[in-house]
Amino acid sequence: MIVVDKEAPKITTPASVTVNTDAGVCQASGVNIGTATATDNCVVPTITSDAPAIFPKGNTTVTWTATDASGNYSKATQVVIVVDKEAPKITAPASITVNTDAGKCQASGVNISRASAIDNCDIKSITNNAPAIFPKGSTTVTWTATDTSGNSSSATQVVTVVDKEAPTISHTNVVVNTDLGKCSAIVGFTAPVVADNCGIASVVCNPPSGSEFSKGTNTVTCTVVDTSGNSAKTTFTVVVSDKEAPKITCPADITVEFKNTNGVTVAFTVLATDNCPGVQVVSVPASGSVFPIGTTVVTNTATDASGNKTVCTFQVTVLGAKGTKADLLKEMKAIRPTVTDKEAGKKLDSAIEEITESLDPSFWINQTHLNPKTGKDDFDEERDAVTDLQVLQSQSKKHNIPIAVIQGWIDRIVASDRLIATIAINDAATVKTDAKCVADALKMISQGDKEASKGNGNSAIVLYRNAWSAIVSCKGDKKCDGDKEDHDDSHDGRGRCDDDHSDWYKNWWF
Ligand SMILES: [Ca+2]
Ligand SMILES: [Ca+2]
Ligand SMILES: [Ca+2]
Ligand SMILES: [Ca+2]
Repeated sequence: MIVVDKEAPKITTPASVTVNTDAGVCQASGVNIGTATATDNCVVPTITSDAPAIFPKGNTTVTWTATDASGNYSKATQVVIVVDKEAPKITAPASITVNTDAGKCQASGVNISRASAIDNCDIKSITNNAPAIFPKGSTTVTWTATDTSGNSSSATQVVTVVDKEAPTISHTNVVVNTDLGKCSAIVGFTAPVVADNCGIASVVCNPPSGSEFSKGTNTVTCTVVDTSGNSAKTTFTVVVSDKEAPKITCPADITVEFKNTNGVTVAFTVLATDNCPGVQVVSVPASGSVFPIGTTVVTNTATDASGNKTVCTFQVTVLGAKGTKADLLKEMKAIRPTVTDKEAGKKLDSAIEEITESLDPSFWINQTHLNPKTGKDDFDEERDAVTDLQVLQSQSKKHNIPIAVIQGWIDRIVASDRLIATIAINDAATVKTDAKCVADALKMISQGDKEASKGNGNSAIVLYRNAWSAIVSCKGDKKCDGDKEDHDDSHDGRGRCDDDHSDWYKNWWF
């Protein structure tokens, strides 16, 4: 009998095995998966498996087979799981530096490039957390690579945004007037207008607002610095104008006696001050000019360096013969009480009386002209006064009036009479009175001058009187033209033709 074994073995597989991929590859080798066991009713069965030498990532089903001697077999399976726990290797792009966008304190559209990554298996994604817009400063961008098994790794990149945009600054020019009484001004000006894409750190002006600016054009420089150290400058002008007029002080009105027919040289001082240097005074007529007999208004203009003007006026009165005599009469009267000697007092009284009489208004037309009809008497009063004064000089032991003072009176009386005669001659010459009359009168003046220089004042006066009388009574030999008649309506002793009426004589009564 043949016994046939038809009973298959019983097989038991090892438990499932889970292993990691080998380093750097997406598979596992040398995996210890264990060994299946089997029993059989006859002999020990043979056990085999289809396990590969290298397991790929993922699940691999290994089939074990147990075979007995009769060819009966059983199969069973085991799962070998290969997992990838190896993280990718990532390299972030190089750190970069970019400028802010124009007018903004940030940068957009920045090209940050791209990270690179490798994995033992496969990279699923490379991501970053970069913002769309980078603010000024440093931003760390984190790049992350993730493999197909969910392992990930990160690397960082720094994106730096710098502000290289300079700030802007402007200021308008300033125009002010000088402070009262000063050639400068304390000027407070507004802050400059500044702007920056990021922020302003400081604004400084030199000189600063509130400084003292001198007259003229001053330049102020202002500097703005932004929070990144970029700077800009602007300049503007502070123009300080002097509109303050100068101050001028005129002297009091001046009254002086004549020196000659032209008048007398008069000097004076006009004071001017100004808030600024350079004030100048112009007087018309100027100090040191010869002022004519009569009253002249002196107009004084102070002009400062900026053209501001202030005017003051005063009068210069140059006394002619009449005023000069009135002056010395006052002096004589004032000194009279000092003379106690009877005889000397009598002489001075006499001179005072004669001068007083000589000033009788009926003699005078004005400061330099005597009434042609009565003027001769005036000269005679003067002559007598001079004679008395000369005696007074000889009585020097009887009074204390200095001889020079008395001589001064004499000289002024003589000069006054000479003036009257000379002006009468000048007037006559102007209206073309007969030349012979003029020449004769001038000759007498010259003779009078000789007497005066010898100290004979009274003789000089007589000659001046004669010269004056001759010229005012000159009939001349001038013939009137055509039907113009020879008139002497004024009874001044001077013949003239009709068309002469308004000439020199009339002017006397002006
Ligand atoms: Ca069997
Ligand atoms: Ca991996
Ligand atoms: Ca800036
Ligand atoms: Ca001024």
